[in-house]
Amino acid sequence: LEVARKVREHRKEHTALLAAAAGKPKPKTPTEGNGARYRQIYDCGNKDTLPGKSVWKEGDTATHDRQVNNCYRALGTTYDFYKTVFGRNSLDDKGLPLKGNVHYKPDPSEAFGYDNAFWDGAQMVFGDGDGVAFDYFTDSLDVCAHELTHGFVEHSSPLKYWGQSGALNESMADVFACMVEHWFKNQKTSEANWIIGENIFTVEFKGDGLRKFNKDKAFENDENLGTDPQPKHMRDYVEGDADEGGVHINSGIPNHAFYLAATALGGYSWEKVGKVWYQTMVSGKIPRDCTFERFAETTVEVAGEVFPSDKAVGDAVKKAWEDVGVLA
Ligand code: ASN
Ligand code: ZN
Repeated sequence: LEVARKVREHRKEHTALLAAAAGKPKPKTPTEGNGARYRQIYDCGNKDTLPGKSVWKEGDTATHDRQVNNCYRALGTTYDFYKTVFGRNSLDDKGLPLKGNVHYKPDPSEAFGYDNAFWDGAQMVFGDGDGVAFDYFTDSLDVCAHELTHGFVEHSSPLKYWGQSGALNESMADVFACMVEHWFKNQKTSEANWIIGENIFTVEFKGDGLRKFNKDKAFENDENLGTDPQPKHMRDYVEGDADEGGVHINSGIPNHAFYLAATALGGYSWEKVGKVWYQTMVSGKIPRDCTFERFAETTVEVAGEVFPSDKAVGDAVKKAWEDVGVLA
């Protein structure tokens, strides 16, 4: 035993010497708060306490829990998207650590898993789904990116979560989530997937996804379940108090405008229209209670500033807002 210990120690020394000789820096363990990408995943164990138990932090190796692993990787892909495409260092542009909770259950006595995911102002939270219609929420990259983008909205232009400004908040979450997926899969607008949560349903549930950017009707037929019935034009705007004044419903209008502008220009969604949307959100010109019209006017203005010699961008953006009835 004593010999074995000595050999082990010697080996350690030997490895360190070899590394030093090869000029390799000793691997650094990433630490929270150093301003670089930092993720931490918590397991709520089907309870309602947040955060749950820490199970994977940046630099650790993968776990055997698919939800933990998916969440960690989706947070990483979303971080990389914002960093690579817009040069933004996390949600606050200051390296905010990304925290995700999985296996969350608001009512632990409930028989079925939780059918939602959300951003609570400081961290992401994901349910397991009921297992009958909804599957695990972390299976979907765009659902993860949607929740993270609520954090980006909060740190750029914190749109009040009610009525039109709330629908814009929801739309930003969907638009950037869609772009994360396009970027990750390197898809051009013509071949891209324009559905949020297309893989969130169980095998036997007949649904295309949670929200569609590109269809005029939400319900193609009676078999297509689970899709939010979103309008694509101001004439179908839904008034009322439900869903914070229809934040997940009327977001279909700005979502469709983004889709129309992005597909009209072609190429990659994040390169032109995506850049305009991003710059609009960080411009300081978007008030908390922003209306669709004010947001639309700002995107047209910003398009001219970001692409001064490419007039087609501003034109496509303006036409898209006209086509959904927001601008006249
Ligand atoms: N999944 C929803 C969202 O992020 C949760 C909610 O409405 N609070 O919009
Ligand atoms: Zn949302």
